[in-house]
Amino acid sequence: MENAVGSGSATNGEVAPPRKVALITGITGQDGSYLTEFLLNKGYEVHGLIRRSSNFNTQRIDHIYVDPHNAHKARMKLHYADLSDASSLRRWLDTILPDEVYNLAAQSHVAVSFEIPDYTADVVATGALRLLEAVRSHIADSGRSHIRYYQAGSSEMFGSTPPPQSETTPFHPRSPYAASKCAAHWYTVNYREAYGLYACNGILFNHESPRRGENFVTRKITRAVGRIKIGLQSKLFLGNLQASRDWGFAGDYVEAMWLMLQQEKPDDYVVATEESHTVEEFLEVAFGYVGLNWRDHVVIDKRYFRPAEVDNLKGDASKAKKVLGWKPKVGFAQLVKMMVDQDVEMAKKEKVLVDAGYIDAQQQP
Ligand code: NDP
Ligand code: GDR
Repeated sequence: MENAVGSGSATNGEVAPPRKVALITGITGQDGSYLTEFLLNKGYEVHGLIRRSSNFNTQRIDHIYVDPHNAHKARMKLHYADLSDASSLRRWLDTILPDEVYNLAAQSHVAVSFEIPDYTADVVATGALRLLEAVRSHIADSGRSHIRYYQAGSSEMFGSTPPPQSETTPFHPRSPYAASKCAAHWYTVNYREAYGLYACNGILFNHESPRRGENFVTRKITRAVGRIKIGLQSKLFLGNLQASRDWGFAGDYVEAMWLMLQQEKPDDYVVATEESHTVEEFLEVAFGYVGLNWRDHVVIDKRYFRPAEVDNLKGDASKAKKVLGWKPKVGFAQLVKMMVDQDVEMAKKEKVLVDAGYIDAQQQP
């Protein structure tokens, strides 16, 4: 478990280096949960900022949470903060004293960003600026200049620029979300150039997993496949099936985030599988895997079309491969199967509860 950065305790008479401390915003999200597991396995102490919610929002990390009342050795700790609240960001930096800061928090749904553009810009763009400024002023006041910062950038920034997209490809964002990510990208570059901050942009292409939010298209499809297979639903309503995405596995991508912060110099990197598939191809593989034909179930609903679409994303990750030594381990078909397998199991459990009258067979998200 505690191999890479030391546990902070003495072994065979030598003093081990102090444990590294990471601060993660967006720890309750898909990537936050995988990154936390990854860093805990490397021996880090992980602090996550969570926002207040009227419902519990920690499902993705409940399996690694240790109640601090019961275990003084808990290495993952959660604190209330929000990217819209600059004072909370600075306070936790001063309290936690992190070595690495991963800014993963975002209103991350592209279609929703057209509905709440103002809020999306505030969290995604200005939120990143607030955190960068908190890090800068924390360093200025404390002298802790070794802090390293990771910004979660997105292939959506390329928008309508044709593939393959690399670090030198111009951005042409097609949504309030993507434009906000572009601003966050340039804030990060600016803090690197202006203040010498060790700050990196990871330009990550779509990455999915069984923990993916249920209203992103991959998970929406695999949830429906599970529920249709088990008899809980018959139709799946979708929008544009012709969009192409470069889909990888989230568990692979968090390693690239960490690798970026372990280099001698900060830089920006594209992270992608370099393989692209349409939504229709995803449907073929997901339904086909359980012996169903997607054409018998999918209904096109205009509600799910976007005011402006991103048609074709396919990354060129040669820089990450060369400099970071990173490469994806999970391929497209394996990813789809992993997600369908989980969602069939989830649907079976749901069916037991529906049959017992505990819950209604809910509609899709
Ligand atoms: P998720 O939507 O799963 O998670 C987003 C996280 O941000 C959640 O923890 C959420 O909290 C938190 N959050 C939202 N708003 C705020 C706020 N105002 N203050 C503090 N926290 C907030 O995203 P992913 O894990 O998939 O993605 C992680 C990051 O990477 C995001 O920035 C995303 O835009 C970016 N990205 C993702 C890609 C992907 O394919 N997954 C590709 C490229 C970039 P809560 O749980 O309470 O909602
Ligand atoms: P994306 O992911 O917009 O690429 O952003 P999403 O899964 O939402 O859409 C992918 C493509 O599928 C089409 N689509 C639908 N999408 C959704 N959500 N629901 C539908 O019913 C549907 N039908 C068709 C979309 O039009 C689109 O073309 C994700 C997010 O994780 C971002 O935060 C991240 O930055 C990018 O990936 C890289």
